[in-house]
Amino acid sequence: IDIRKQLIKALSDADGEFLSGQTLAEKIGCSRTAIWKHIEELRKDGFILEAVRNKGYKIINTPEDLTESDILFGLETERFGRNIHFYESVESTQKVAHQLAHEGAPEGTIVVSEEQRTGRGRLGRSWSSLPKKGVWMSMIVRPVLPPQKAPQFTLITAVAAANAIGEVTGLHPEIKWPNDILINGKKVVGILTELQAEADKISSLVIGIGINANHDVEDLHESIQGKATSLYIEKRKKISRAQLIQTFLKDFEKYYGIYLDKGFAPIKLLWETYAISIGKVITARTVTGEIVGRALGITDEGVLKVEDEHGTIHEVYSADIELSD
Ligand code: BTX
Repeated sequence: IDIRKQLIKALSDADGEFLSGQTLAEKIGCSRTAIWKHIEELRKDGFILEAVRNKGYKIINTPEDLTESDILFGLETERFGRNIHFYESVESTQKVAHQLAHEGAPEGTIVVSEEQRTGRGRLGRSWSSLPKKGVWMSMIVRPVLPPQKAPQFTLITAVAAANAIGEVTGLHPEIKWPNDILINGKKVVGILTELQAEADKISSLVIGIGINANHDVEDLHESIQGKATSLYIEKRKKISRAQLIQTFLKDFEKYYGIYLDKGFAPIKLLWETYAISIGKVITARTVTGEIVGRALGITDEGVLKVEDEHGTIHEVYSADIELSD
């Protein structure tokens, strides 16, 4: 028998009532020691369980659920994530965040939703955002900078996300320029940086990040099966989305601070440690056409340099990249 599964079910079915170790043991047909051992295991895996003497156990939260207080409790940042707009379902957190930014929401404001009905990617593409499976979040950032700097924020975000995933799961994510994070060659994160600008300065950036966290293989939409993955699929362990968000926000705040102090160069170095496309032959599909060549690296501005077969070096500002070798 799968004690763990039955234990989770019994505790979840209890509807907020305490269940004693004895009751649980009888229900499942195992020893009280086994119950106790499995309770400890669940705690390690991010379940929050309350234990009261003579009453027993009650489940407070499973790692499958996410609430605003889960995000706040234990958050180590100063500004990012301090102002949270939390939803069960929205069309797109980007849309909500743009509205908030327009109304003057402060830097560090985040919008998180358990589900997005019309999550969006770049260039009018869609982003699949199943309920409770992932991190679907947008943040408002207000750097005092010219609009041309906006693309660098996609790279800062990618570094923070790759780092946070490594910290939380021990997995080794890789970044595909500009906005994909892959594990074992499959997309696990998408980043969308959108800009509200006045003439020559950014008034706000709305940075959207989607992280596939607890999807099982069958949860991935058929159109992305084979191309996409989740942290759970790769790690075979449920991920605490609250911990993932907290770690990401802490990392983002740190790298953003470094960027404001010292410019893009230190971020570029970090970015390169995660980059997979560099040195490889790629096809870059831009709005104006295709460039095939070797990816040389990124400039200090975050622009991709590609050398074609004639030795001409192209600077690519925005494209979809396909690796050919
Ligand atoms: P993108 O245009 O680079 O990638 C979109 C493409 O990725 C889709 O066309 C599809 O092939 C594939 N795809 C769609 N959904 C998924 C998924 N869940 N996992 C892996 N691959 C997928 C990437 O755009 C930017 C995505 C940003 C998503 C965040 S979520 C919070 C915020 N709100 C919102 O509406 N978008 C952002």
